[in-house]
Amino acid sequence: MKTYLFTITALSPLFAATAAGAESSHKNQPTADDKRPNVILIYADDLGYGDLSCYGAQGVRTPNVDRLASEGIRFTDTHAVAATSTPSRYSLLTGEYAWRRPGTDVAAGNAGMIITPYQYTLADVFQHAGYTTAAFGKWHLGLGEQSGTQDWNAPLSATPADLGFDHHYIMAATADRVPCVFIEDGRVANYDPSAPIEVSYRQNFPGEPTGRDNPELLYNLRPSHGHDQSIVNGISRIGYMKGGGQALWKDENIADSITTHAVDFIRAHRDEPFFIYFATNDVHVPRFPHPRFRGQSAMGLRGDAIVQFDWSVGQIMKTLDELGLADNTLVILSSDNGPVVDDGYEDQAEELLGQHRPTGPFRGNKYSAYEGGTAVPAIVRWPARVRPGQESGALMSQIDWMASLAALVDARLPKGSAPDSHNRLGNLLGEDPTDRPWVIEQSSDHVLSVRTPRWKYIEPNDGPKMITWGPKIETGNDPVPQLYDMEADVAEQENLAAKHPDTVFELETILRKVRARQLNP
Ligand code: NG6
Ligand code: CA
Repeated sequence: MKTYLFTITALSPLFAATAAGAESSHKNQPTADDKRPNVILIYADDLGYGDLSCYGAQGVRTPNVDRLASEGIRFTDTHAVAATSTPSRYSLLTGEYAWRRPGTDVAAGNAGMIITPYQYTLADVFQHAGYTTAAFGKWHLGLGEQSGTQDWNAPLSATPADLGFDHHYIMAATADRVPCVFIEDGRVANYDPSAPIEVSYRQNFPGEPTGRDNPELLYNLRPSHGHDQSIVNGISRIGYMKGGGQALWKDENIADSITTHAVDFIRAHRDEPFFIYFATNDVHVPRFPHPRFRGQSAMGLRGDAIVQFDWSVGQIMKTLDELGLADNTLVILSSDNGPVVDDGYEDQAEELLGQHRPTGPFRGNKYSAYEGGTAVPAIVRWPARVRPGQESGALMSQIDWMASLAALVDARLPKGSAPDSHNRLGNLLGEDPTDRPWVIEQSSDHVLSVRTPRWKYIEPNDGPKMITWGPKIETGNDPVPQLYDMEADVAEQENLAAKHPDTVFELETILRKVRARQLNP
């Protein structure tokens, strides 16, 4: 793992500054021979496998992401751990399958912090290795000690600062859930004392309008299902909130706010190694990009939100270039789950799709046990180490990124931490083309699937075949076991379980043993 230290010839600015004795507040100072890269994890929301032009998108162009891919590796068989946000993010940041831990499903905006401060996180890895660490954008992993008890007018009692992030500027949950304010280093950013904040997921506050009762106030977006509670910025949300005043976000400015904060952070920390978790709000609902992105795609608001995402990526890249940091910065770009078209607002995403296939060749969507639930784009660029122009079909899961990145910075994980994460750094850096022998996928109904390079097995279950709350999405549920040959039938059309009982048994066995913690890849 250490050999790469000798393969880098260019003296990075990071190294030069550190060698010159740059100040850092960290005890664990990088040493003079330290050429460890900065790491930026760009984590999109609901961005599908087919949503980027370098993955075949129609109707939208993503030149910045395409450049990132052409200067590094474009992966074609990478999986988020789950088909929704909270469990995927939990798994990514802890290296533990979310399905092992209750309370990791899609979180309300007033959920208590889901990762406990005593768990060792991806941010802890970097912090203890001497990096300065930060989280920007969508959090969706709870804040404060206990659900529903937060006082949003005071410092919060449990925040990403307790999980290894030196700095955070985040949305508590998602843009479609209250509270609609940013949290910066444990308190509401731009707090407005004249408008104290109250939040409830049980009942409305007397006299406050809702999307259900006051549709005439929805001047920006109307819901197609759900999302009919408190109104902020002319858009109704999930949950009730009161107050906020100046601190309330405007949806059209969210990408700008998050990106600006990340860019400022990079500038301020250019002379020390940093780790950034850059979790965009794009392209989650409500999709309401800034006016300058409107009409930039042929697909209306959803396509324009992809353009806005691409812009954010470009801003980060431009900053790295300007500061001379691009060469020794490892950028990883991916998504938290598969795509969804109508996810609860009348944004015409469905009507304007045209030839565009958000899931690429895959069946199902966000929420599904089919591949469309967890198959995501993944791109890695690190000019100092990773050869440009690569494509990798290695079977990968985001569950392994914690152990892999720990290996990158030579960190030892405390016993018991990241129990499901395995070091596959070679995959990430394009030096090891071998597949993970199997990957576990979690649907929103907690149905688990096993992928091997060739096969896909979905365990039987008696849940509904379609999502019940509105969108036309297949869950992948079936009372009989499903087996698909991913080499011959990437769209999971023909269930071969009856034809290949031995393979079904083999994959069921993998699942049973992983559940019982008796099997490692
Ligand atoms: C669903 C929401 C959907 C989205 C999802 C979570 C409704 C009708 N649908 O319950 O809009 O917020 O939860 O998405 O409320 S995720 O990407 O954060 O997991
Ligand atoms: Ca998501």
